[in-house]
Amino acid sequence: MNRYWLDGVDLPNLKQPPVSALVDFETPRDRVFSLNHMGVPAIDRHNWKVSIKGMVDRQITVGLDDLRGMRQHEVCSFHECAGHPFHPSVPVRRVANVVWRGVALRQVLALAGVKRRAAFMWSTGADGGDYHGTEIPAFVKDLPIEELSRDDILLALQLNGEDLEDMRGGPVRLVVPGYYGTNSTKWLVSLDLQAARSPGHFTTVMYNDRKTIDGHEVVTPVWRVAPHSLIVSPAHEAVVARGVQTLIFGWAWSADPIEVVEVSVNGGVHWKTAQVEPRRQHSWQRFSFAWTPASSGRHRLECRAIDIAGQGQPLGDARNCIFSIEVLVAQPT
Ligand SMILES: Nc1nc2c(c(=O)[nH]1)N[C@H]1C(S)=C(S)[C@@H](COP(=O)(O)O)O[C@H]1N2
Ligand SMILES: [Mo]
Repeated sequence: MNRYWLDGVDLPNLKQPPVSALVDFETPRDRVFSLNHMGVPAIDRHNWKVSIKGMVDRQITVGLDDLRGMRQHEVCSFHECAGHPFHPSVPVRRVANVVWRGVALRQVLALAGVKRRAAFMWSTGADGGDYHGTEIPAFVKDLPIEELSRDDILLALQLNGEDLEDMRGGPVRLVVPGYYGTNSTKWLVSLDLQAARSPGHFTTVMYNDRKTIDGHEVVTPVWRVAPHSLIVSPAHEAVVARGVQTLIFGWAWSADPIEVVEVSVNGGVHWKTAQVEPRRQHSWQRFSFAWTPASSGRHRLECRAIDIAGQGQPLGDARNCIFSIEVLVAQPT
């Protein structure tokens, strides 16, 4: 599609640029990764409707014109894929930072009136079909009711100032800033208020992290994004000059704001504090660290972020484990 997609991940249902292409605070649309589990469904943009049903006072449907006529909100947010649901602890570093525009979910739900016994909202997309041998009637995700009073969850119509393309989930998708991308249902056709979690494949079998703590299995839905960071520059395998100042920079993000980013230039032996910019709404945060390499040879650069609650990044075996690259320090020419 264009030269930014990484070799091997320019597939019909997965596009991803290399980390070194993520130089901008606002990721240009042609460098925003994209992922569909079951392909892009046939879309009738002109007659699109979203129904709001289940535990509501009034079941309603809203069309595109209704949504366009309502107050539009903009939310700047990072957008991160949780990774392949069969391999949840493999980091894929599929992330972008974009501006979504659309109608506040809260406002749409208020039109229907959510009943007090509703505990989850199921969101359904127009896509379905075969997913690795399982027949999926429709893509369904769910959110806990406590989140729904936020004013930054959107029924989004635009990304970076342009109407959502077919591949992006247009004409209307859910966007849940701070939650993994999988929760932001594309080609949104219904919102269903219910008392329990959705029984669908992508909310039960897939996208639940399981850990054993004191002999008990603890299941955490893949909802809130854990702290994560990556180095954009220098790129992996770049050559930098000895004795010359090099700016190491990258992005850090989490459901909560990031407070500290640390950088190591010797493979995690010593860590130094980087400068971190404040977050805007749910954006990622730029960090930078000025490094003057004193010795030649291969150097392993790493970064790790800590959020305001003190949560950091694990060393390995996690989707948000510490990012590391290698650069070659050479004699200046
Ligand atoms: N209807 C529907 N919504 C979906 C998906 C999907 O397969 N179908 N994939 C999810 C996943 S796993 C991610 S990471 C994001 C990707 O959004 P993007 O392609 O706009 O980057 O959409 C989410 N919403
Ligand atoms: Mo994803």
